Order: sequence, then structure tokens, then C-alpha cells
Amino acid sequence: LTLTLRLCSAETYVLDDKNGLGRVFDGIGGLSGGGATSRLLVNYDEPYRSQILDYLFKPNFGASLHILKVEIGGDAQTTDGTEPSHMHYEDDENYFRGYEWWLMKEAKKRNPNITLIGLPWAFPGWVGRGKNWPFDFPDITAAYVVNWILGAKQHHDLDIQYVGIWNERNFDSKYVKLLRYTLDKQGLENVRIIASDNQWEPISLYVLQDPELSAAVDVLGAHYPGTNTVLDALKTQKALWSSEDYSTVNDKVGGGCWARILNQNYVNGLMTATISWNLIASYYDDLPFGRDGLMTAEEPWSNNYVVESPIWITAHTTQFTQPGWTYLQTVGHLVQGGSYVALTDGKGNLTVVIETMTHDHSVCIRPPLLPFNVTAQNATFHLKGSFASIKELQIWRSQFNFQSKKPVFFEKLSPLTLLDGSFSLELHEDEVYTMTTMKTGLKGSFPDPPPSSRFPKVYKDDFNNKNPPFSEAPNFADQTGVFEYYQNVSDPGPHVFTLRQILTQIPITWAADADQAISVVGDYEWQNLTVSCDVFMEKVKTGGVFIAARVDKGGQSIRSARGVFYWVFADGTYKVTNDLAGRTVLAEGQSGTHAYRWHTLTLTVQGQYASGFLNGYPLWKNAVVLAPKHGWAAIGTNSYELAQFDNFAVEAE
Ligand code: 147
Ligand code: CA
Repeated sequence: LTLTLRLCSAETYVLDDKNGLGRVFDGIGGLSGGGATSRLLVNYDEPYRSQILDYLFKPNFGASLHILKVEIGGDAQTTDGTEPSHMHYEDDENYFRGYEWWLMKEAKKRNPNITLIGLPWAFPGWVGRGKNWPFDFPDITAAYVVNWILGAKQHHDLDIQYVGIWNERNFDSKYVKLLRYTLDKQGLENVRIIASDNQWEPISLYVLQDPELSAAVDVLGAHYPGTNTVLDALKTQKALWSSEDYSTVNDKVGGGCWARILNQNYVNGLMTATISWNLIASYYDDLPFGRDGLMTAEEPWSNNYVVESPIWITAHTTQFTQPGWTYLQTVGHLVQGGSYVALTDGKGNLTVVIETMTHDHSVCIRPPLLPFNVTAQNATFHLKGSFASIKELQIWRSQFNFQSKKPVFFEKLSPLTLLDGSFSLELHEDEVYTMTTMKTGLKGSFPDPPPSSRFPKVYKDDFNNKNPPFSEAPNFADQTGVFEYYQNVSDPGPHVFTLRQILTQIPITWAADADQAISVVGDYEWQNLTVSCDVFMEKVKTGGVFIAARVDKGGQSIRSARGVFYWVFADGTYKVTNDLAGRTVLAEGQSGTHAYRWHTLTLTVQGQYASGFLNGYPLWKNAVVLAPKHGWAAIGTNSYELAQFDNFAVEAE
């Protein structure tokens, strides 16, 4: 007589190293850039800025990230803005622009072992000798990228460990080999190459068919792999990484997505690193992919920030493992859905991470998630091999509690005493457990930051900053072109310190940059306001600059941005347009404006009417503005041309 009575399934799983181990773990990381995703972070006041950095990087505190990947700024629009290049022009070199250097140093301060990665999305135009393509002159591109790595070491004592090719664009085998050769020639033999930050193919096939390419490439990095890999990738025997993943709003479902892929990228795809796009959502919320970061810090004016669930989901793995640990071969899916991974340091430590995320509570932005079922279940784990003698495990638990109560993230439970090397768990839906021999875990915390608030309605910047800590002025978010603090060295007048648009040539783009340079600032909900700014054209005859209100788009859609744009030109005319491209003209006429002279522009928008002043005198009025109804303020130039801005001011209702 056999009687099988199973009210709740109770399955057993074995964690064993006797038949060898799996792949070496390379870590979990965040990506700053691709682009301008940390733009607003730099302007947080202390102590809040340091608190945020602690939540991201401080070991045994929060996300405790193992990897920081950054964009190698290429002066072009790369999702949420432009990031400045270290070489705007061929004869230019400057390793103090932007905020990625600062961010890498802050990360390294907290975690000296953090793995640093650089990847270009775009390149300055000169790299392609005028063509929108970086591989026609591979020696130039390689030297340009290697300069960035050398500059990191020389000026910031940062060791870049990995470098990539061209984000989600074509790779070129000849270039990859030349990059390897150039790195080696500069003594950078330890810098490893990731390829190709796109899909698994065609890079896997190319590596299989070309031994020289295979020798140059250390890691195959795929984006949004949906936890899967392909046979060709496995055949290369290379380390496989999800070198960009996540990109999901950081609410509870975002945390669920992250929990599922952190485990299953290894279980299903043998990927040994996963990198979140993005590290931290520090860009205006209304730019593309708002809040797609591990946490949110998008209000430097209020100093409010939000530690979201992905931070604690990350901690479940990062606080109890390190790059160089090894996955066990005994990892897999739970019988009633969900997954488990186990890692060891090879010195007796064991960390097991279990997730039971249900389908609807773990959907990521991409790729589509096929249906699957997860239900409550009992799971018994038997520790075998060198783990058989483990007597006690620390337990950390997150419960998303989608239905009823508030979620509980990264809660330490009482340690578990093992009987005969096994333990059982009663797993519910949408949970994450870490069972570990490591006693170093900690749920870090700070007092709540100040409450959230809107961007100040009255805002001014005279750019009078002798020693700006960053090359860009606070809150200006460049969407095409690059705007930098500038000093008119020999000018004793009132405009010694200004903000200057410095691109003179369109970059090798990653997105569809506008034909104009534009930097947005302020509150996307602003409707009625006065914007004013002193402007200085440096391009004679054909130069032009603008100030704007109600700018309704940024990021990859910047070309189609609408709003109220008030332009003056070096040929002595002005224009008012309803769009950045300048197709819909609301008013135009003579202004008497010139290059190499300061002019003050003032734009007032009230309901359906806009009017403009030049040097304090009315120039045009009652232009009819039906749409858009609201948007950011902005400054910009008519083309890729030098121009300066000073005494920017907004008064909004
Ligand atoms: C990625 C980019 O690499 C990031 O810079 C950022 O734009 C991110 C936002 O989700 O997306 O680019 C992708 C764009 C499209 C797809 C995948 C990645 N896609 O359609 O599969
Ligand atoms: Ca000034």
C-alpha cells in the first residue's frame, strides 16, 4: 500500500561541490551613463549626496555594488542627455569634465575593489573625420578610447578594468584587434575587452570563426538577454555577461524583475555578471525612462531621494558574495517556480539566494516575458560535499507582499541551525531569501532625507564660479551639444564667467541629436513664466542663439521638441518658433543683434500668449501659443557653434 499525501509540495534540492564547481562570479553592477543618468546627483548637498553614494557602493550597507560601468562621454545624446568627451576637438584633452570621474572615485573610496568599466555610446565628430562612423580610422578611435583609460589613471588614479566597443551599434573586428594592440602597447595588458554590448550574435559567431578576434575579446556582453544565452556564445568558452539589463521603473515590479534576472541570468544563461541600466535615476523624471535606476535621486533642489526595492534586492547577493567567488553547479529552478543559486568563496563559505517572483510581479521592460507559474512551496536543501559540515546559516528575507501588507525588504531573521546539513523553508510567492555563512550583512540606513518638492519657481544662475567642482552648471541638462562653465580670461567686463556651448561639429551620434544645441532646466510642469538670459554669439553672420519655455521633449526625441523658442541671429534678425527645428514660425523680424556683443533676451509666456524683449525693450508680443501647454525652460544655439550664456533667470507662476 502506498499512500502519497502532499498538501503542500515539499521538494528537495542538493547543494554540492563534489563534482566540481560552476563558473566564476564577476559581480553585480550599475551603469552611469548612456546617457547623463547621474546628471542631477552631483548637485545634491551634503550629507545627502554621500548618503546616496553609501547606499550604492558602501560594502555591507546597501546595494554594495561590485561593478561600476560608466559611459565614455562622446558629446552626443545618449538617452537622457549628452555627456562631455575628454577630447572635444582633435587637439583637446581634458580629464575633468562631467561627473563620471567623480563618481568612479566616490565608488572606489567606498569599495577599493570595485570593478570599473568604460564604454562609448558616441564619439566626437573628429574621430570619424566627419563621417558618422567610428571605424573608418580605427587607429584614431583606439587612441581616443585608450587616452580615456590613461587619463583615468594619470589624473584620478583609477584603474579601468574593462572597456567596450560601441554601445548597441556595430562592432568591427579590425578595430577590436587594434584596440587590444593599442592597449598592450600602452602597458594596459590588464585592461580586458568586452564585446559587443549588443545581442549575443553576431559577436559570438565572429569570435568562433576568428581566432585573432577571440584572443582580443575577454567577455561576451549581451544586453537585455531575457536570462538566456545562445549555443554559439557557450561554445566560445568566454565569460558571458548581461552587460546591460533591467531598465525598469524601480517600483515593486522593478524590484521583482531585478530579483528574477539576478538569479536566472546565471541559472538559465550562465551569465556571471549583471549590470543595471541604470545605476541611479538622477535625471529629470520626464526625460525618457524616468526612474529606471536602482534608486531615485532626481531632486537636488530638495535633496529628497528614495531608496527603492532594487537596492535591497541587490544586497541579497552583493553583501554575501564577491567577484571571484564561484557558482556551484547545483543551481536551478524550484519545482513550483522560482530559482536558486549558490556561490562559494572556496574557503568554506556558502551563499544561497532563492527567489520566488511570480510572472506579473517581475516583468522587466524587455524582452517580453513568457508565461510561467510560481506558487507557495516547501523546499528542503541538503548541503553536501565541503558544505556538509556547515552548522549555522544567516537568513535575510524580502517579502514583496503585493496583495496585502507593506513590503519588507532585506530583513534579518534569526540564524538557522542545521540538522544533518539540511534546512527547509516554507516559501511564499514573491519572496527573496539569502541563506549564508557570511555574518557581515547589514541593512544600512540614514534618517529620512528632506521631503520632495517642485523645482524652485524663482531660479537664477550667473555662472560666477571661479573653481566650479564640475564642468557643467547645476540643473542644466544638455540634450544636444555641450554647455560648460567658461571664463573670458582677458575680459574685465561683467561677463567674465559664463556658460558656453562648445561643440562646433556634430558628433558620431548614438541617437538622433538635434541640429541645434539645447540644454533644458527647471520644472516640466511650468506653464506661465518669464525666462531671461544674456547671450553672446561667437559665430559671425550665421550664428544664432535662443531661450525657450514649455520645451516638451528631451532624450532621443529631442529633434521633435516643441515649445516657445525665442531666437536672435548674428545677421540682425529674430524669430519666434513653436519648435526646436524652427519649422513653425510664430513671429520674425529685425533685431539688430550681432555676434561678439552681449544681448539680453527675455521671454514671457502667459496662457496662449508669448512676448519677447531685447535688452529690456519689447521686441515682439502676443505670439499665439496653443501647444505645448507646459515644459522645461531652455537655452541653446542655432547650430553646432560657439556661444555664451550669462545671468540665466526664471520666474514661474
Ligand atoms: C538601451 C541603451 O543602451 C541605454 O543607453 C538606454 O537607452 C536603455 C533604455 O532602456 O536602452 O538601448 C536599448 C534600446 C532598445 C532595445 C534595447 C536596448 N530594444 O529595443 O531591445
Ligand atoms: Ca556671469
